[in-house]
Amino acid sequence: MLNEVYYPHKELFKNPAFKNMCEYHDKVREFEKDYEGTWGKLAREKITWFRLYDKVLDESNAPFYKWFTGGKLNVSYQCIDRHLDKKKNKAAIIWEGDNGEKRVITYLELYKEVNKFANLLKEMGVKKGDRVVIYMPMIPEAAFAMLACARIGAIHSVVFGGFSAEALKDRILDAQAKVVITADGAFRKGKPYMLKPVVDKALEGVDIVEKVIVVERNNEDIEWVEGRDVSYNELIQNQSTECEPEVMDSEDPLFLLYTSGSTGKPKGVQHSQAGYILWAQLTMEWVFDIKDNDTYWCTADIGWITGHTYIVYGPLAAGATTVMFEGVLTYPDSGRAWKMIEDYRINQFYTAPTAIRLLNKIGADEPKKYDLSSLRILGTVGEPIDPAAWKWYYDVVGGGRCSIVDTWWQTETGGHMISPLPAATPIKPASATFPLPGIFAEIIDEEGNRVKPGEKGLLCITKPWPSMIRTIWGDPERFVKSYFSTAKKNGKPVYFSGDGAMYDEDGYIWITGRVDDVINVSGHRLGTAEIEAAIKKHPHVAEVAVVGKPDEITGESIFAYVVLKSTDDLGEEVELIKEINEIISKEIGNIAKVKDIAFVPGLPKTRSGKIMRRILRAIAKGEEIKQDTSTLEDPSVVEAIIAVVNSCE
Ligand code: 6R9
Repeated sequence: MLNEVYYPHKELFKNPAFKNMCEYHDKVREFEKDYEGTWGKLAREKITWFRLYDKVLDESNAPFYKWFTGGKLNVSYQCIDRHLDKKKNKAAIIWEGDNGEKRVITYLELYKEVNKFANLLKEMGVKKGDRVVIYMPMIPEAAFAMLACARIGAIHSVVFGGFSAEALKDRILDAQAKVVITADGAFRKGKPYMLKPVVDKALEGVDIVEKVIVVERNNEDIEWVEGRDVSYNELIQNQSTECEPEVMDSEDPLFLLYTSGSTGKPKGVQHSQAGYILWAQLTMEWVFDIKDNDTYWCTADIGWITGHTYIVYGPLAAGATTVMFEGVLTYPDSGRAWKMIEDYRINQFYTAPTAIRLLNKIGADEPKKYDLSSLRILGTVGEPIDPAAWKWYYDVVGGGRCSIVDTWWQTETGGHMISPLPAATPIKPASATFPLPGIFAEIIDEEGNRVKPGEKGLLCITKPWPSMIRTIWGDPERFVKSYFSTAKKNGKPVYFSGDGAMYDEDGYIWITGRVDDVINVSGHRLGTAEIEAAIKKHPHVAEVAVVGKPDEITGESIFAYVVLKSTDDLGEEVELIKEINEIISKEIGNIAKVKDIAFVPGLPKTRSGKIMRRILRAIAKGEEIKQDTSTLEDPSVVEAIIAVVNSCE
C-alpha cells in the first residue's frame, strides 16, 4: 500500500458532478437520510419515462429487489430518440477497424440503423421477452443489435467472440435463445478470423434456434444453412427506419450476461431496464465527467459487462460520443492506443491493468511520442492494479495531470460501485478509494461488523441499488445462494461480491481480489470448476485442481495440478499439456488455457475429501507453507507436490 496522495487538477474540470469531498459527503448523507427519495429524484431527472414509476424500491420479496415499479420506459429511446432534438448530427459511435478503417455514426444514423435492425428482428419472429444471442466482433452492428433488442423488448445475451462453440452452445441452451446474431468473422492483427463456423458448430443438434442473422464483415467464405441463416446485409435494406419502441416495465429484463462463479456452470446474470440504465448514465456523469464535447474511449469488448455499460448503454444514455475499436492495442505497434487518443482527441480513456502493464512493458516511452493533451480522465477496471502500473499510467500516459479512476465493480453490479470522483477525490495509487454516493459498499465480517483498518474482510454491498443483478436466469435459488448467503448485517442477508478488501487508516478501500475460486486472467473471470471440468475430459487425467498464480502481465495465470491415471503417461508431459490446452480451447476458449501444469502424485485433501486450494495457491506462488497440514488425509503429499513444482522451474 502506498500512502502517497494525488490531488485532482481542478482546472481540468469545468462543472463536475462533485467539486470536492464536501459535496461527496453531502450526497452520501442525503442517501443515508432518505434513500428512496434520493434515488427517486435522480430517476425522475435522468430517465425519460413513458409513465412515471409508482414506487422507488420494493423490498417485499428480498433479495429479489424491484426498482421503480410501475414505471414505463424504453432503453433504446433513452439512448437514442430523446437526444435527436439537440444532437441528431452529433457522433454517437466512432468506430475504428483493425486496419485503421473508420466509421462515424451520428445519433440520427444510429436511430435509423437500430430501427431497421429492430424491424428485421421482428420479421424473424422475435417478440418481447424472447432471448437473442449476440456473438459478434467489435463492429457497430453489434451495438445496433443490442439496442434493437432493447427497442423491441427482446432480451439479449452477448457471448464474447473468444468463447468456443461448446461455451456458446451452453449459453444458447441455458437462455433458450430463438435467434443468434453473428458475423462471418472479423479482423485481428491484420488477418481475418471466423465466427460463423463456431456458431454452426454450436448449433449442431440444437433445434430451438430458428434464425441466424449473419452480418458481413470480412467477406470470407462461410456455409449457409437453408431456411435458418439469413443475410443481414441483404435483408436490412428493405427495413423501415421507423420502429415504435416497445413500452417496457422498469423491471422487465434488459439482458443476460453469463459470468463465471466459483462452482458449476456460468451464471446468466439478469439485469433490468430502469435501474440499470439510470446507473449506467449517472456513473458516466459522475465518474467519467462526460461532457457534450467529449470523445470517450473504452477499450473493452462488448462481450463483457464493461462493454455493455461503458461502450454502449452508459455513453449513449448520456448522449456522448463513444469510440468502438475492433483491433488490439498493440497492433500494428505499441503506439496504436496513443495514436488513436491523439487522432480522436480522446478525453476519457478506460482500459484494464493487463493492457496498461503490457503497453508499459513493450513501449514505456511510446506515449511521449504522441499528443495526449486532450486526456482528462484515465480509467482502470477488471482486476487490482499494482502501484507501478498505476504510476506509469499517471505519469507517462496522463502526463501527471489526469485523474485516474480505479473503478471496482462487477457483472452483477451493472455499473461502478467504488471509484474516485475525478474532480474531488484525493487519490492513493491503486486504491479504488470510496463507494460512490448511493452505494453502501462496506468491508465487513460475516456478522456485519465493519473490519478494523488493515484487517481483511468481505466486500459487501449492504443496501440494494438500482443496477443490481435481479436474479440468475432460470435459477433463483442459485442467485440467493451465490450472493446472499455469506454475510448478514442487522440480521438481514447482504450482497457479497466474492472479493476481499481492506480499509486503511483513512478509510480508503483496497481490493485484495477474489476470496472464492474465481481466477482473474487479464481481467477475465474464470471459474476453477469450469476449467477443471474441461481438463477432466482428457482420458489420462484422474484428478485436477486449478488455482491462480500471480503473473506480471495478466495479473493471474492458470496453474493446474494434474494427477494422471497411470504413471506410464509421465514422460509425455509436453504432449499432454498440448492436448489439455486443446480441450480447454474447445470447451471454453483460448482465454482459459493453462500456463503451468504440474503432474503430481496426489492432491492435498482434508479427511472429508475437500481439496485444500490454499496450499496449492501457496505452492504455485513459491511461498512457504504456513498452514497446518496435519488435518490432511496424507500430509506427505505436500512435500511431493513441492518437489514436482520445483523440478519444473
Ligand atoms: C467490471 C468487471 C468482476 C471482478 C471483481 C474483482 C475484479 C473489477 C476491479 C477489480 C480490483 C478493480 N475487479 N474491477 N479488482 N480493482 N478496480 O470486471 O466485471 O468481469 O464481472 O469481474 O473483477 O475481483 O469481483 P467482472
